[in-house]
Amino acid sequence: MALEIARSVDELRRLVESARRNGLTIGLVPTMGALHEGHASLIRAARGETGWVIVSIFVNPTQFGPNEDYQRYPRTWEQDLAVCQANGADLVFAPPVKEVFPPGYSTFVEVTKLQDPLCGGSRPGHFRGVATVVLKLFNMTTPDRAYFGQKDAQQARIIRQLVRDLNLPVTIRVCPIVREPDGLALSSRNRYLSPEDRHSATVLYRALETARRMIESGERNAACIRERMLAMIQSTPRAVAEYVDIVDYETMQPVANVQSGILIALAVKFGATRLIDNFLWHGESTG
Ligand code: PAJ
Repeated sequence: MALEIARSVDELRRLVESARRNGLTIGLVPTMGALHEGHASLIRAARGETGWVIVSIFVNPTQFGPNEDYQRYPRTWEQDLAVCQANGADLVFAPPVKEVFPPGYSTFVEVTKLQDPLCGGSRPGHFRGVATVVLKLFNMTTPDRAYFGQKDAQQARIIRQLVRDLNLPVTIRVCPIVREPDGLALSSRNRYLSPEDRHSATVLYRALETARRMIESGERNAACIRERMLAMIQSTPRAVAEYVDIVDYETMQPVANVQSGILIALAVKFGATRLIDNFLWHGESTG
């Protein structure tokens, strides 16, 4: 089937209605474009579980801070369409900004508490923008299932809470982090890195692997693990740690001792480029 493209909510709704009339379940993969293998893995997951797959491509201005990279965020439309096509999407929904946030727009949704720590600390208002646009995308596309990446662990946690709190009739799927062979998590922002910084950027994964090994060999003191990770970052050229945190994945609050269900998450800057990564510790049984 040919890939369809909708630019307006009206067009989108017509196409969604016709898919529903054909008895198809609807899968949604929300993205900001600049698609890579991480996004592709979500599209394939949706393809495998739902009858009609929508990929939204929308660089959401409300989730960028005033000094962030909204203007220079990569926009790679032709390549994005090829990724959608190759991975079995049925529809690309790519609205202009004024279709989603027309002049006079004034409603926002906030997932309190969960939005404040980690990335919320350095990006105030970021998760308010994310939660608002995701809720709008859900209302526009009415998906049965929506697909997110564990790469953005706090975002995934916040979306689950949004769905629970507002009784949204959608099942959230969270898919594993897709990495480069050297461990760097795929990100649309990796293309900003100079060759030297690209080399140094493996420190995020190396620090997480060090944490994993420490935990596996019995270390339970979160402060010790954190210090070791920070030291690795400090000794890497041009790497500046924004945060390294060990939190309860349910509450997003720091823990003193490692227990099952904790998230180890970090954000590291290389010049203006900010990278994030994380791992979820489920406890001894799953390793
Ligand atoms: P974006 O950064 O384009 O990411 C879209 C989805 O792809 C997110 O759910 C993200 O977690 C997932 N993803 C990104 N890199 C990944 C990787 N290496 N492995 C697995 N999944 C990965 O996240 C956003 O856009 C926006 O905040 C959005 C949810 C679209 C709202 O604007």
